[in-house]
Amino acid sequence: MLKTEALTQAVIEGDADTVAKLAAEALAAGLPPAEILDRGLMPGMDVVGKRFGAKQMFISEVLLTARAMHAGLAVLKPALAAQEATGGPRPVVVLGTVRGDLHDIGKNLVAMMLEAGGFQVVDLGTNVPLDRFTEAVRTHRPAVLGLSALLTTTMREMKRTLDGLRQAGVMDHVKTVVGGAPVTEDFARTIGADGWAPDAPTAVATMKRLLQTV
Ligand code: B1M
Repeated sequence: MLKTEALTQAVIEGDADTVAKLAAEALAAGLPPAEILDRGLMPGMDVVGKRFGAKQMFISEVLLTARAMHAGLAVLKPALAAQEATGGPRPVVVLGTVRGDLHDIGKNLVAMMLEAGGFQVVDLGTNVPLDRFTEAVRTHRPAVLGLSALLTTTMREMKRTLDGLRQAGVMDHVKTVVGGAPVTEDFARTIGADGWAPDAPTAVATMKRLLQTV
């Protein structure tokens, strides 16, 4: 079995130790981190998503797969960071999953790729209420605010968050980018976000484009 297939299987089984070990072995064998992500880790989460949606997996099992995914991402992080752009001040991104939403795997991946892409990330975590976003924007004065949501119900919280931040008068020089599985480009436009991205690499490219650093 190819290492990436074994990695996929270990994610599905929620076996964090094996995921970390196989990811490290794949790196040592010279596989690029992006390929380990795309061919090893992500297909595992795709299978988990389908099984979870079809009620063939319990939440407790999905939590194990999330832990396994995080273990794999932790192994890849230094390799991705090694590709980090050097020189010049790094634009700050304040990032978080909106209130009511506990999903963080995709948001963490976005954070990792932003750091690898030369951004400084202030990650507020999950279930972030408006007042924490407001305080973080006031304190860190980011170039970009990134919001993530994985539930159709919490997508609405993105609008509430952006509206609240604008009303607080802290968004004058801050670009906004939103993403997460149910979030579409149309939805992003209707809530007045400056950008939308379907995945982590596009999130980096979108923020760079918005800041005209490329
Ligand atoms: Co949840 N969950 N979950 N869950 N979960 C989904 C999202 C779901 C689609 C599963 C399903 O039914 N098929 C479904 C949502 C249905 C809907 O809203 N229409 C669902 C549900 C219903 C729920 C609960 C309500 C279940 C329940 O309690 N009955 C509950 C809600 C909890 C809450 O948040 N309040 C719940 C709980 C959980 C766990 C805690 C068990 C766990 C999360 C653990 C964790 O994150 N630490 C979990 C998981 C793991 C999933 C699935 C299986 C996988 C999500 C994931 O990590 N994908 C998911 C099914 C699925 O998505 N297929 C599901 C991998 C990740 C790399 O992709 O997050 O999409 P993703 O991120 C991508 C892009 O979306 C994008 O880039 C990332 C990387 O490429 N992106 C951005 C993300 N954020 C971005 C921000 C950007 C730009 C791009 O700019 C700032």
